[in-house]
Amino acid sequence: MKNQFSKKLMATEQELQSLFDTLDGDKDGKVSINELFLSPGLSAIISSETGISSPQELLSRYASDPDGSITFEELKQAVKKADNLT
Ligand SMILES: [Ca+2]
Repeated sequence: MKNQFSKKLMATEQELQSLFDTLDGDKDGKVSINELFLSPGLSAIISSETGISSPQELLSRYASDPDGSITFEELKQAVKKADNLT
């Protein structure tokens, strides 16, 4: 019953980078858990692309700094793992 096209939200690396840059409000090159909470709409896109519903879980699974923030490379790994990176 699973329809891979309706369930998945594919992203290119460039789209992901642009999403990441928009989330990174203070432009320190990392997206903090607060920045994720400040942009619920963008966080929802991240959730769809990673298949991980909460920012806390995303960070605890993929960030080298699980209590703080995630880098673009780490986010990319999460999306790649969910098979949503084109
Ligand atoms: Ca930041």
